[in-house]
Amino acid sequence: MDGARHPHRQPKRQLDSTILHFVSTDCFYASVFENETPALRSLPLAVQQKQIVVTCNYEARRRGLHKLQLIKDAKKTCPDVVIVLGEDLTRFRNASKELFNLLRSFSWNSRCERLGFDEVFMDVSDIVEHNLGLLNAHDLANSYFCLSKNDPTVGFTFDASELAGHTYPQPPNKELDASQDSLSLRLRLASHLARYLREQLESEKGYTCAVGISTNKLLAKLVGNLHKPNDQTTLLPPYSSEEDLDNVTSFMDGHEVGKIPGIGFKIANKLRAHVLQRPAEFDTALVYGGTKEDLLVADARRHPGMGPDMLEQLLSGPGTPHGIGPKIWGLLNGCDDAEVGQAREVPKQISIEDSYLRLDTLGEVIRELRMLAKSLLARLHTDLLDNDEETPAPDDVVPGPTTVPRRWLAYPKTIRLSTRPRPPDGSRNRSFARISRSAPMPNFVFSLKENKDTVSERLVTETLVPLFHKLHPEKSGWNLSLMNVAATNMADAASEKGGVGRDIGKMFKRQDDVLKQWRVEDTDVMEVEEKMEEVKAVLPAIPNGDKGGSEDLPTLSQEAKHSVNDQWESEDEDMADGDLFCCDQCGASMPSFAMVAHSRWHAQS
Ligand code: DGT
Ligand code: MG
Repeated sequence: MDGARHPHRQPKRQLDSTILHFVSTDCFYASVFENETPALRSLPLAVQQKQIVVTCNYEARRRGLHKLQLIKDAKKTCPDVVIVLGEDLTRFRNASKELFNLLRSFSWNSRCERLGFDEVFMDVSDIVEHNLGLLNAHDLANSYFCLSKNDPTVGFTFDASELAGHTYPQPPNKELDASQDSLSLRLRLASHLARYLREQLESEKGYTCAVGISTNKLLAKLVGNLHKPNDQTTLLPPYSSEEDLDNVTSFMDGHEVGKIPGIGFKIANKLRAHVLQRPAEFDTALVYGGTKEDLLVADARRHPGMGPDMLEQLLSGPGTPHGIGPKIWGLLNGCDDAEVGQAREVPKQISIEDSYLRLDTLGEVIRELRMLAKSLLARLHTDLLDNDEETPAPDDVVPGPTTVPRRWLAYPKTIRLSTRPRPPDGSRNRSFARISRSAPMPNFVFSLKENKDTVSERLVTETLVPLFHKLHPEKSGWNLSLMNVAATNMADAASEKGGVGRDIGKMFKRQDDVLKQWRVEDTDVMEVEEKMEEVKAVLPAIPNGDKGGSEDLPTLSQEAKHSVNDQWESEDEDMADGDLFCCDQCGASMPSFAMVAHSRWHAQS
């Protein structure tokens, strides 16, 4: 290797794991509606949130529609488009859970992680390793893939002499395809597992998706994008070489730096400015805030002096994590040591919010709090109650036609109210500062005997209104653009002392005692959260009319949500600070993908 040209060798690539990434269910929101109403499949279908097409089906895409288009433009392009309202995320959340649960049911190590609503990573190293041991090298064509650790008869037959689906590079190099080294065989096995799981998702749930197969999350996610929709791609070995002739390097080299998960908007811009020696020119006409000044990974990687140290110098600063240089250098080289997270039974927090054009009287606030409380309670019931109604009654319960009471899988110990006040000057500039107050979650919230409406009314009068007065002690003079009610500080019922989650009867007897222990101090601190906002926060706020609060909308799954601080976050978690883009006209900051809609808003107003 030429030391001057390549001052830094490739970082060592970890090749022990086999990762599947179920990239982005195809047209996810639209597919949910199509599954509910199959007649929609053959029609051009668009899903509307606020004034935007958040997604559309492939029939609509064939007719020229695309994601994140204004509704009025979509109607112009395709007058017979069928538009369905997607503001209420409940159906998407439920579908997402069903898909995830199906995939998780195939996992042996529970390393199965959701990203957003429609992406799932699975670390299938153990299943693949087990099946590698079962292969008969002399008769690969008649192989059997075992899906159960305990029952060797559960599985499917397959031809292990061939790889399933597409490959990178394509067309497959026959010699490589026939190779029998461990990595090639593991990836080939994983490709058959991926095909089987895709078939299961389609036959059991009616959803198609694209899958990427490789050795880490970064590569699996990126390679799965190559053949969409309804297909799969495996990144073929070799994965390392002295002269950068391996497939990982050539695959990564062809990407624009901003498209690499983990390289956020700001970092991509710094790289572009450094390598191209001039600031990037933005073209806001491009969706996702694209730039004309594309910088390929290859050019960044080969730039004189480029390496972990120079990246550390270039990128480190206040707010960046330590070791950012080696981290980004790793990503440019296709290295990512992030593990696939363990599947969680329950979300870390549940929050409901809504945005307002004008909210400035106590009467309106109470009306909105009622709707938010109702939605929050419904979500707590859906997400935190065991839905296994069939659970047999414990012995000490009188037998009879009674149904077994549902049980809480987890208890949020804290309730938090956040608001986003408008600047007092009444300007249209949007402030992204939220203020919040927390209090202990009252015990009555967990009562299953009381009527839900009574519980939510109590929550409003006894908890939320007092919290609101603490946040806004003045009787009037405020004007809010957003309110958010969150159940946080989740305590897992099953892991509580005494294993309350295991024994329903005992748990209910103990419920009050258990809950008593969870008195938390009101932190009584005014937190200012500068959270990354999602699209709806930067779109023209629309009066909400008489509807329940909408929940936090997920961000784009592909681009905007990956920055160094915000890697592989799942949608149930707090949105981490992301890379924000600043509007020249009004100074509002927002994720890059929202810029197009935002500038249209300026143009219209
Ligand atoms: P695909 O993967 O290209 O076939 O299409 P989708 O619709 O699955 O798009 P994807 O995977 O980027 O996002 C999954 C869902 O998330 C999508 O159906 C609608 C929603 N979504 C995507 N981008 C945005 C956004 O910018 N704002 C909002 N509110 N929702 C979004
Ligand atoms: Mg998708």
